[in-house]
Amino acid sequence: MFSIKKYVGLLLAASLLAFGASSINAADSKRPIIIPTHNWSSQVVMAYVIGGIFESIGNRVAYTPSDSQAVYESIRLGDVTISHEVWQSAFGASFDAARDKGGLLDWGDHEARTLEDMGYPNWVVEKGLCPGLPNWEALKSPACAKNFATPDSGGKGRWLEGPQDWHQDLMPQRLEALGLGDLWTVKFAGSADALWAELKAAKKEGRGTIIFNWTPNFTDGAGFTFIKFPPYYDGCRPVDGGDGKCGSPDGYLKKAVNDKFPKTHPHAARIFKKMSFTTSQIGAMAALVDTDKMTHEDAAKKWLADNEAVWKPWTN
Ligand code: TMO
Repeated sequence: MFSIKKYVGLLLAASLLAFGASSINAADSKRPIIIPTHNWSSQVVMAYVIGGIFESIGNRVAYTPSDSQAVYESIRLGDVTISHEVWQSAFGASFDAARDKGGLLDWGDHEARTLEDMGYPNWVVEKGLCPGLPNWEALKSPACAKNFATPDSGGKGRWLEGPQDWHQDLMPQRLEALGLGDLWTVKFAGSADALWAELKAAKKEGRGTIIFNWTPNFTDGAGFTFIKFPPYYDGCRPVDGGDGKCGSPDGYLKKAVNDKFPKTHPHAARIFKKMSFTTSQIGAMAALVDTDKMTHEDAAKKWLADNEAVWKPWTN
């Protein structure tokens, strides 16, 4: 005899099968993928590049200006979907903390390696303003330090650090730890643009300048040298319990995602997993804005148009 129970059971099994099959081929959700923007050029251009790639497969994206440390907690909680430039030196600790709490996945590294440290335009050494650079011990010379004084530096040589949200007190601590505090002081720039303006101003005035900078950047290959500090090792920084007598790491450039992203947007998540940019590609994204003075959006459009051979294969 036909049993209702059996019939319901069959129906359930059939719908489960159908659901299982459809979830394998599931289309990406129409809800927007939330991409953060921060305060340095390559990151913002790359945000629009990635957004453009997601849109090319029919997805929706939204951009949200975010604090570059707090963003990992936002991703963990699902308020932001991805991060495409996790720089080890500046953000490794915030990334690790969010990953360890759960909700944020390590989505792999770009091909590019990174360095974020203090340095100088090469003409500073060519002019003889600090013999012995790039070795940091050259900074122990009072004759060197005085060539880097500015009206706000109290007679000391000045290091112009980036905005304080990138490294907090890392550089003031390093300067003290290396015994340079009597000769040098750290000031914070309000923006990345203020660092590039300082390069121009110092050159015009013929005075020494030491600024925070990074690679990949538009300054790659443009005559900028990073100071060689004592090598980095895990735990050397005061925030990690160390004595602070170390430079920055030869770092990763990582990607991160909210752990639901591969389920809500499986195709976009697959693309983002494959995505990997090189040093020259990232330097070019920054140069379109900082050298060529394009808007971030226009720079991204140009980059996508010029580099289809790079990104189209990721979308398969
Ligand atoms: C995070 N940054 C590239 C500014 O060093």
